[in-house]
Order: sequence, then structure tokens, then C-alpha cells
Amino acid sequence: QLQALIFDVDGTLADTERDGHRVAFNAAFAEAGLDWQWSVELYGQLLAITGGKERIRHFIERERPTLPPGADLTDLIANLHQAKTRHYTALLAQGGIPLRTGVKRLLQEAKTAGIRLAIATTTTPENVTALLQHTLPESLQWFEVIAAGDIVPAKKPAPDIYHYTLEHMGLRPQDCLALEDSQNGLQSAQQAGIPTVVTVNDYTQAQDFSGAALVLDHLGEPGDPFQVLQGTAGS
Ligand code: XBP
Ligand code: MG
Repeated sequence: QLQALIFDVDGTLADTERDGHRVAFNAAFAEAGLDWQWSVELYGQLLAITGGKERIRHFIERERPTLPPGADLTDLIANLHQAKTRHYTALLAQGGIPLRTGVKRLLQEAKTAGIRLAIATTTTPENVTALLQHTLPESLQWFEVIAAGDIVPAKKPAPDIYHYTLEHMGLRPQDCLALEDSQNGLQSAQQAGIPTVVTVNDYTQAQDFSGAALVLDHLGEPGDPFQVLQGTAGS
């Protein structure tokens, strides 16, 4: 019996990566006087590394190993990431990033049916709050757990964030359904034993989703997404 839906945020609730996170990273780099520019294509490759701080570190180590004079790597990353979060939440406040098709309806239908709701994401709590605030503010009360960012040391594809969520909800993995958009996210949920529905996007459509309960283009069609999802929950 399905008891809870656990949502990934980036790529799943909304298409935040190309026109949100990526743009905010570039704004932070420019503000710091760095001539780094993450193109749409390069960013697609960098998405293999989850977590903004981890992604910046990977880029520096691979592409810009010579730091500005006197710079400390960890401080530099922390400062850039803080600026990036500021730019990202400002972008969301402009209202330019809507929820993906079908998300609002699924959340409302789940709530009406007494299905519990949670979030498991690698992004920061500020970013989750900002996204929901500017798309569906009442939903901030609907999620009983918002597990985000550095709350666990190992980010997706590690299962830690899903373990954390299950533990805090007192639920078994087979009573939940995870909603993800990426292979890293699917692996994270899968390793925690949670059946997973994948809604692909431009960055993830060519990835390997073997083991997913269902792979969809989006949650809007066909028919009633909630019925489809109930049918995929474990027994
Ligand atoms: C999303 C991410 C995030 C965002 C950046 O992964 O990898 O890192 O791109 O967020 P998932 P922060 O959807 O699998 O959770 O910069 O706030 O870390
Ligand atoms: Mg995602």
C-alpha cells in the first residue's frame, strides 16, 4: 500500500538546471572576477557530479588547477557557492522557473488521498524553499520532511538522503515511491530500496534507467498520474 511520495527537486519538480543553477553558477564566477563560463553542453557533463560545491571542486581540479594567488580551495568553493545560492534564489524570485507539467496536480491529488509527502534532494534547503515559495507556496506545509543538501555527508547517487527521509518518516522503502529525473537520483533511491518513477528531461533523457518502476516524459499524460503511480508501488 502506497503511503508516501518522495520527490527529488532539481529536474523533477522543476527544470532548474539549465536556466537556473547553471546561470547562477556563471553569475557567481563573474562576480568573483573569474572568467569561467559553464556552457549548456559543459554543464550537462558536470551534472554527473551532484551537489553544487562538489561540482565546483570537480571543475577546478580538472580544468582550473592553478588557484588565484593566496586562495584557499575550500574557502573559494564555499564563497562561490554562497554567491551562487544568492543568485539562484534571486532568479527563482523573478518567477521564471515553473513546476513541471503534472507536478502540482499530483501533489494535490496525493494530499487529498492522504498520501504523505517528502523531499529528498542534494540542493540546499534555501533553494527548495525558494522554489516552492514562488511556484506553490501552500505546498511548503505539505512536505513533512524536506531532506536537503549537507544534511547527509554523501550526496546522490549514495542512498543516504533517502535513508534519512525514511527514518524521519518511520516508513519502509516498499511503502514509498520516489520521483526522480536522473540516473544518479534513481541509483540513490534504488539503493535505499524505494521503487522509483523517472520523469526525464533534456539533460537526462539518454541516461540508463534500468530498474525504474516507470519512465515517463512528464507527469502530465497520459490519464491520471496518481492512478499510474499507485499501480507501481510495491506490496
Ligand atoms: C541536483 C544537483 C544540485 C544542483 C545544485 O541533483 O546536482 O547539485 O545542480 O544544487 P538532484 P546546489 O536533482 O539529483 O538532487 O548548488 O544547491 O548544491
Ligand atoms: Mg534531479
